[in-house]
Amino acid sequence: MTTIFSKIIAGEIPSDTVYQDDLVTAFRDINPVAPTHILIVPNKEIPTVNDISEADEAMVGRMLVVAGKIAKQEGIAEDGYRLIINCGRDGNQEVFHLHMHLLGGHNLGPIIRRRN
Ligand code: DGP
Repeated sequence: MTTIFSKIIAGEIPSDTVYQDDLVTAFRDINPVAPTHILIVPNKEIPTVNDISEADEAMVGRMLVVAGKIAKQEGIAEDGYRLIINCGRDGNQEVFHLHMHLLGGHNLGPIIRRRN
């Protein structure tokens, strides 16, 4: 269950951390796909959205509050940005420690490519 993200949160391996509090940590993605690409991660080890419970509501709310704060810090709040949480195999989740991608800094295009 423990992933590389727990080591980043604990400061055991280096990362470009932009925010940390008692519930969440945010750091720059190692493989950015946009000028701003930050991961907002609960400090608690929760593998996927499927594993979130009512007891985690404060943490889930904090993830969104922090996303807005970081967007302002990064100077992308006004132009806009995208928040993504991948879940499981079909969601293409690679790291099984819940995280929200904050993407922005240029126009991101449509979120889903239409196949017709
Ligand atoms: P996802 O597909 O939603 O599970 O995205 C996982 C993201 O995590 C992916 O964009 C790359 C990022 N990532 C993986 N390993 C590391 C790491 O060691 N450090 C950092 N900063 N990001 C990582």
